[in-house]
Amino acid sequence: MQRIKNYINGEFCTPSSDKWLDNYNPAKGEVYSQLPNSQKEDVEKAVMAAKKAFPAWSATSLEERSQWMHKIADAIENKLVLLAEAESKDNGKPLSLALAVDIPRAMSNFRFYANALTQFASEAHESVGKNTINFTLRKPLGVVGCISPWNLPLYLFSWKIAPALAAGNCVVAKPSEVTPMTSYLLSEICKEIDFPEGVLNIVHGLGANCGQAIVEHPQIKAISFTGGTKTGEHIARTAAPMFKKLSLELGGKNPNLIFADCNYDKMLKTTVKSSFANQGQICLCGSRIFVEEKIYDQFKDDFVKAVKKLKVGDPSDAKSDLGALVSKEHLEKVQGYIEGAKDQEATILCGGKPVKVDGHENGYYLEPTIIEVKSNHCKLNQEEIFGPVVTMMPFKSEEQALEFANDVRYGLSSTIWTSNIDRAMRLSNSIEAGIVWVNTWLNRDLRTPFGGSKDSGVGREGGFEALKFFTEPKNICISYEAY
Ligand code: TXE
Repeated sequence: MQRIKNYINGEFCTPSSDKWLDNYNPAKGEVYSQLPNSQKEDVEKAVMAAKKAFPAWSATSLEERSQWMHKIADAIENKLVLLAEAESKDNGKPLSLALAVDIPRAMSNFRFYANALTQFASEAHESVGKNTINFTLRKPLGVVGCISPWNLPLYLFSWKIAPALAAGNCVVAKPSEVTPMTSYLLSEICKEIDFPEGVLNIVHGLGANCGQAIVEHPQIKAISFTGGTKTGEHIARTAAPMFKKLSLELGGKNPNLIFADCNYDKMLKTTVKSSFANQGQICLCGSRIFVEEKIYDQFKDDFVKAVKKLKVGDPSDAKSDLGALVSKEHLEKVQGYIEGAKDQEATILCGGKPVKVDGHENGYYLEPTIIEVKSNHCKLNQEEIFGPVVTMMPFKSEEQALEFANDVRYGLSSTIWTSNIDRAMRLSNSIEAGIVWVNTWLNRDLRTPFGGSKDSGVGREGGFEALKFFTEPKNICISYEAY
């Protein structure tokens, strides 16, 4: 059986404890590889390698650093099929999705920051009358930690690593223990292109020891984390006494507000996607659907009909719209929410049951599920389920739609469907969320800030925001003698 290795100081290494974890293919429910169960000692080795590499890496010219980033992007592009197959096997997502979104996006993350780093300028402020000039340099932080989740493995891993490296930092990164394969393949890419040793170190293992060791390490100056809100809270508490910089992208319970005056066909098609893409395991999925009363019944009929047509199946089959959920534990967690629907006076409109896929009988498949709820205060509407489950209920007025949207602890993203530009602007301004989409969903421009408010986290990724996060501003003030 294949054993994935850590990548430290440009070398592949086994974990110091020689302990290994099983890695599952969720589509089949079987172990197909193993990964290191890394401990503090392995993280220590990675941090030391990164620290040693930092002076040279941070001193590379922008052109040279940019070329390295392009080389990684080129290699990802050349290995599109290999990486997409690995992602689909590791995560259970449809291969078609990994081919069209996950891997191309990982490539563009490197490509984008290869270019962005050459445009990231210092600021200068002349204080007229005082004869001083201030300029603000952006210095890399040193060694930074990147911890990523399992839902979009290489996509989110590269979303952190690319800006961290572009800004001149050396990185100790840990992918999710549930989906380590594509980050391992990325370390193979680094080896193949002779990427400078120690600049990127990838350590595999569990959150509680390997991840924790990264967060606790005093030499790691910043942590960029994407994952659950509970883990984010724990990381914030651990890192606070060391005054580490934190970027935390946590959960979401995103409202999808549908008004009667919207472009109905476009809305319906997009809502099916925004509810169930990647088996609903995207923090940006619109998991709470609120529909204006006068079109509620029509929407309910049409939405249920459209969702019943979705095919759950083998992720490698191009006809599958949904693949498997990421793990048995996660499937059980999601099923727990569905079972709880009865106690919340909620009605399952479609789905709700596990699916047996021919030849993959032990895989973790679940029907796309729509639940009609009576109140926005029920557990189904307040907790992040993170699976192929959406809730829906009607609203009477714009005010009520806004109240429903904001009455939740999360504030990641939101979607508004309306042709009324005034309403779109009013709601966009008032919705408590880091991202608002109007008449579209998951339309991302890499230059824009990405992240949430409330319990969805702190900080922003993307564009120059990420380069700002991974650098320390240093202001220099010069006084000069005037004529
Ligand atoms: O995430 P965790 P889990 C949500 C979703 C899901 C829930 C739990 O609701 O059901 O979170 O998922 C590492 N110190 N999201 O348990 O544990 C861990 O090893 C340092 C939303 O899988 O937060 C992994 O690499 N690191 C989300 C990463 O944190 C630690 C995407 C995420 O794992 C750690 C995924 C620790 N103490 C889940 N404990 C989104 N925002 O997109 C764990 N980790």
